[in-house]
Amino acid sequence: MARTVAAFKVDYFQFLKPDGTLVHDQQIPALARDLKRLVELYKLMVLTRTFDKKAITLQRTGKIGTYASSLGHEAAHIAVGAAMKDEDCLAPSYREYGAQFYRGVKLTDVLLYWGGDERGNDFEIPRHDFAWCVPIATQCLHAAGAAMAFKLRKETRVAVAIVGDGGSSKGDFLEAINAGSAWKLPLVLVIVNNQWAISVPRSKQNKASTLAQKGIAGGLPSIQVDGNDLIACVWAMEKAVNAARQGKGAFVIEMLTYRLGDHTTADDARRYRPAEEVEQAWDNEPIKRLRAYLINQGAWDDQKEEALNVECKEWVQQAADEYFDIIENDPQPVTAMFDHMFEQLPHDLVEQRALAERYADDGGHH
Ligand SMILES: Cc1ncc(C[n+]2csc(CCOP(=O)(O)OP(=O)(O)O)c2C)c(N)n1
Repeated sequence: MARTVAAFKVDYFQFLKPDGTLVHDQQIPALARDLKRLVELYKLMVLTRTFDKKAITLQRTGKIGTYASSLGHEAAHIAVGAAMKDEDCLAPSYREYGAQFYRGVKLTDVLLYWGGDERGNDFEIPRHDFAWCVPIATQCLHAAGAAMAFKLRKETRVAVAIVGDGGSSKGDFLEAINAGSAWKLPLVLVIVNNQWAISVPRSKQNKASTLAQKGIAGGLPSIQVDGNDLIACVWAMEKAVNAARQGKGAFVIEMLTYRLGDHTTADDARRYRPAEEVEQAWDNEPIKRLRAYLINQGAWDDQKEEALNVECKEWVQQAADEYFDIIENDPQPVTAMFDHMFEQLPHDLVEQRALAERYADDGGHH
């Protein structure tokens, strides 16, 4: 008879149910009683969603080039930001604005980036976070590299990468797990599993029953949480970040959520996704859920909601106005696309840069 040499399980955590009530069969994290903090996090979730709506409008009216919506991911993203310290390092992909806003990235920066202006990548705060990363999953290795540096320098800092369900199929993600495991790095890998990688559903991505178990295969503690439950997401992130900071090594968290919008403004998800699936996903969305909990706890009401909506619209409009002002009155030169990658430009790019400059100088005629 065969001897079992390895067995594993993946624990799933949910504390706040879709109807906004707490589960009964789990010890509830202290955050559930910290209504002041929950209200602050709720406000950021609403701001992020208000920003998202505006950004799509700006794209539709030709004011920015394209845009990747974060609709439905607010709990997962904001939890990542909320659990990190300023000195930690975030390596996002391209839609995790909630995490970035929490860490100090300006709304205007996001608009500049999607407007094709390189200055959007150059955050004043947080200076040591990575910019957006569109090549899928490569940010996992950037984070592993940062974590390696923190370890070598004996700094108590943690690097966090966020990757999608599709990205978790990439070698880069698996290599980051391996590096985190072999070198016991202060690294947290967060899979935001929103069920779709553009038009590829989770069921076609991979036959494993969870994506978290990829971390276990690599020797890392790995859990799955309800990614629409802010309390579960913050709790899991704090657990992982604290362990990494204490020298216990890397951690993988799979947050289960749903991409309620199109992949980007260049996509039309109605062509490949049944409307009923999206409709059902709205029942689980994170903002409604937290609002219901806060109202039940007497920490929120309609009046506060109305005031918050007005405030968020004003902040977002201010950011849009600032963006318009920059692109109209201080546009970047065409050569800017060469100026943010290398300390010293390789010679072939020096030539291309000169060509671009000449092209712009003669009005684009040659
Ligand atoms: C290396 C690489 N291959 C392919 C693409 C094209 N691409 C852009 S987004 C995307 C799907 C990513 O899905 P997922 O990782 O689940 O993240 P989500 O967009 O759903 O947040 C792909 C294949 C890319 N950007 N980079």
